Amino acid sequence: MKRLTLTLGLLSLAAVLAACSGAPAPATASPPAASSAPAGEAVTIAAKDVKFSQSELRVPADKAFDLVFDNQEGVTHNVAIYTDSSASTKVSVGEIFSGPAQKTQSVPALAAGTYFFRCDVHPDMKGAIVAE
Ligand SMILES: [Cu+2]
Repeated sequence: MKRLTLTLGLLSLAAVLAACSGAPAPATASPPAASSAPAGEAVTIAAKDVKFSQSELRVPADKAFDLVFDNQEGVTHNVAIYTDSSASTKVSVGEIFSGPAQKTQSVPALAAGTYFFRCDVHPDMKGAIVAE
């Protein structure tokens, strides 16, 4: 009787071990594919009717990117990025130009956080850039 109990005990232990080893491995943090992507990811924003096409841009944190500004009208605009809405600390200020034309500005890597952008010619044209 004692021997049978021992055998059953071992069998159940073996079953538990088998179940464990058969379980999917815990999700290990594999690097996201994006981290191996080449730099130079582009974000596009347009201007028309003295408005930007978006009031929020999302960009990858800690990675330089190209900002393509598509000025669709014959009015001068630019895209100027500042650390916050006081517009006192510049991050990347694009050239002011009249459209229709497109220009690309290289924006340095941004630490995760929320930044402010506007058109320096028309400060009411503004929005947020979220680096995440
Ligand atoms: Cu403008």
